[in-house]
Amino acid sequence: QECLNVFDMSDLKKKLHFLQIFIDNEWRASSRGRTFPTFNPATGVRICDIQEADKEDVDKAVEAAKLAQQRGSPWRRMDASGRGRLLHRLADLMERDRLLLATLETLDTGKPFLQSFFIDLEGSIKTLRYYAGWTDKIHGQSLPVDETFLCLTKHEPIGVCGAIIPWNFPLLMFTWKIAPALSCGNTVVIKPAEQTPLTALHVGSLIKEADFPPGVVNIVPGFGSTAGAAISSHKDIDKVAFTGSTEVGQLIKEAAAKSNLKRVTLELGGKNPCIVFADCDLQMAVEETQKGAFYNQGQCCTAASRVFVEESIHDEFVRRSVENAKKVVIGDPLDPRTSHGPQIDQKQFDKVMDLIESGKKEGARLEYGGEAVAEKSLFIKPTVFSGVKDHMRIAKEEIFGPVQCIFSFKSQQEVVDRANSSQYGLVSAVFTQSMDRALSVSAALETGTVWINCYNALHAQTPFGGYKMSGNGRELGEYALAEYSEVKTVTIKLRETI
Ligand code: TXE
Repeated sequence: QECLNVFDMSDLKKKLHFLQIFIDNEWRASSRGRTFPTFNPATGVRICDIQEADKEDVDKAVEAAKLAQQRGSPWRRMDASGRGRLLHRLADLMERDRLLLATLETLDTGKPFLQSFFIDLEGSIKTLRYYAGWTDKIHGQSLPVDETFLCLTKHEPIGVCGAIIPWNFPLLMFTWKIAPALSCGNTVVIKPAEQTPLTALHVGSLIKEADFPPGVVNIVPGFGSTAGAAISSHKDIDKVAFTGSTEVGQLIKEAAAKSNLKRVTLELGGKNPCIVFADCDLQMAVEETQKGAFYNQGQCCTAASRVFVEESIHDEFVRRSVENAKKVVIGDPLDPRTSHGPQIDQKQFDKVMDLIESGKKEGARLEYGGEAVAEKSLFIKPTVFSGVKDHMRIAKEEIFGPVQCIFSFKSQQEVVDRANSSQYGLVSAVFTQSMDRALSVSAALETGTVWINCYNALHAQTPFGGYKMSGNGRELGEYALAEYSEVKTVTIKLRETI
């Protein structure tokens, strides 16, 4: 019932207080006096207008972030455990506002409410708590060097960290970026995607309420070619973390190189192979691979977009996949029964429909779906193609929509080669009852993550990132701390030895 009250739009409008640029723990208007609208993709209705950050606003945010991390500042002088307490407090406040945040996330993205509530919010809160625990456990080493020296390493913050995030998991990507950065003692300037600024801005208010010193986190809602480009080319930003398309990842790395060689971590696209062997638990493999393909309307860098099925079980796998796809409940994302919402916007909708058409034209067999739910809506029916061949566009390009592509294979060697023949290398999955086979195939797969008999099993404790053009660096886990710290070597000449 409480959910339903929050869902009442008139009530919700009253809760939308945070629509400005967040710098130095203050809400600011756009320097250029501009705003941009954010829409509910399920209805096309404009939710509200947001103050638009541009280069001047990014400059102000960077100035605040730079001051906040200077030697002697409250943030730099704070005990490491104090940073942990602040991160826990932020997690507490997100738990308090969980219902509102999940509702805002669903309104802004169109993702089903229960997924926002149980997956995005859960993952965000756990990420904050995980890195809260690390703050006072980040330490260097003492090293045995030749001759009479004492040699130590210290892990220090990098400085001002820029972050540019996408619209598919707005809150989760926000916490994946800020939590390890703050845990290591950095300050942050973060740009949410233009399609989905609402939850990031609400969390801005919680950052202030939690009592983070001013300037530690600054939020600049705006567009990629303006605010985003200002971050990646800024001379006073020491590191940039990006999640988004491979094309923009390349631009960001170039801008970073040309400006000040800032450190860069990138989490980009994927064309993720699942290998389903004949000895697997068939029903489980059908359900997991399809969950992987359709989750978040297929708008996941981890989408299970190439499902290779051993020839002997192929037909049965396809039959069951179609049956399973029929169970997807398309509807109002705010209705807790809904499991499938709209694509984020017209541009993404058109891209997905174009790829579906290309699949039909290039001769893949359309088993289910393959069309929009209704005219003038952004909902696309879950789609299953079989008979997909490696040369087709749907086999090579990131679709980012609810499209499952099923291929057939004959031998282990063949399927591993085909799985690896992609510019991407983000995640993969293997379904088999044989652990020997699972482990040898996982060793041969060129991806940053391999899931065995499961899919989308992401945890704050485990590193996530890609091989090849899926990105650079790792997020989450202890590994992410290395992406947010500099290592300082301190060498002391000892005058006396015993
Ligand atoms: O991504 P963009 P788009 C893939 C997916 C999707 C395609 C295009 O295949 O269909 O990318 O989506 C900011 N300098 N992924 O156009 O443009 C932008 O404002 C600096 C995969 O939405 O990469 C937003 O904040 N920043 C992906 C962010 O980059 C720039 C998630 C992502 O937008 C910029 C999203 C610039 N020149 C899309 N141009 C994943 N890995 O999960 C844009 N941005």
